[in-house]
Amino acid sequence: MRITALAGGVGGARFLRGLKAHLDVVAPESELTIIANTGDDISLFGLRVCPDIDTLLYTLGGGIDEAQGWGRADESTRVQGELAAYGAVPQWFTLGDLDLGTHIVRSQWLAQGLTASEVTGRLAARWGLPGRGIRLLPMTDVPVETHVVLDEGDGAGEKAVHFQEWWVRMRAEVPATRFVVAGLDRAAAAPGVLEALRSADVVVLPPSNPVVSIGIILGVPGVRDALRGSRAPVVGVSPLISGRPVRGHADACLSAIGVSSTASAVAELYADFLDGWLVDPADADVRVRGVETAVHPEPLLMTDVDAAARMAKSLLALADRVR
Ligand code: GDP
Ligand code: FO1
Ligand code: CA
Repeated sequence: MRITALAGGVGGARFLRGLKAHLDVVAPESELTIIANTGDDISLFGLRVCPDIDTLLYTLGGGIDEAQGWGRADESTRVQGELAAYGAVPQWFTLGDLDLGTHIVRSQWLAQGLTASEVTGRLAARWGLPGRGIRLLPMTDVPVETHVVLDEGDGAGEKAVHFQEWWVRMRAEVPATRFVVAGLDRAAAAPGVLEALRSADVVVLPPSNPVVSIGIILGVPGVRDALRGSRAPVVGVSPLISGRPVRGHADACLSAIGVSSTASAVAELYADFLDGWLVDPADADVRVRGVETAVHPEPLLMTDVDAAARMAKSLLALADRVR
């Protein structure tokens, strides 16, 4: 079975780790292709940082800080301490020492002329992904960055900041009016991305942020059309339960684009290509025209790998039903 997933960072990675655990038991020969959001990427201190790709690498490769959901386990911040001593900024973004190894080698390979896809392939090899039937692709090889247009309410006009500054430094507390990804409408999908969508047996949308993770990938030319034209069922997991994100600030992102924070409103965003939608028991009343909904028999929470694997099992059963 060929499964293709679109994914952001923490929610996507935790779900796909569970999906992989489930597949290892029921369909060990299956191939999982992950199309990762790169809109969160940022250059800091001359280094290219790709948070969603790194979260996927570390989670699927066994190096993630479990409690935090991003960054490396057993991490330290000695280098950042030195940067602070020099007065180097920004200091609001944590750069762990082990994590810096990834940023340094990625930046070196990019400077040598490798594409983002090639670099991601090398990083994935180190984390053992190809050997386990997992292919990790950036959504595009073109460097794109999500920016957030702010409404600071001071009458000073529009101001935009990098997504990470809004998310991490401002904790998404300053209202956003829109998200802008310069160049995305001209950025070609990375090699293999559209083919992976067209040739999949199932396309899955993990519980990733619908606006700044999945929404950004859907903005890559050709991706949305490939999903609309897909012969495979497209099924997704709600990232919202009872009108609230499980973690992060998806509610602030949805409100910026004028969409309410409910499991049904998120499914509506995907309604032109979505076949099935998995929701929490608390959202059992969700109805979306043209989309088959299924209620997971327990809370839709990835409390551990087994819980995520059970969510994946429910999702694949739903895919079979709508096929
Ligand atoms: P990010 O890039 O690190 O923000 O991660 P993603 O975009 O992949 O996923 C973020 C989304 O995952 C958030 O909107 C959360 O509500 C959702 N999420 C995280 N953990 C869970 C969970 O256990 N269950 C469900 N249903 N959603 C979750
Ligand atoms: N999230 C934070 O809240 N604070 C940080 O300092 C931070 C650093 C960081 C470094 C590397 C990395 O891969 C992820 C990091 N994250 C941090 C997570 C990241 O900002 C966001 O969760 C996602 O980009 C939002 O989708
Ligand atoms: Ca992200």
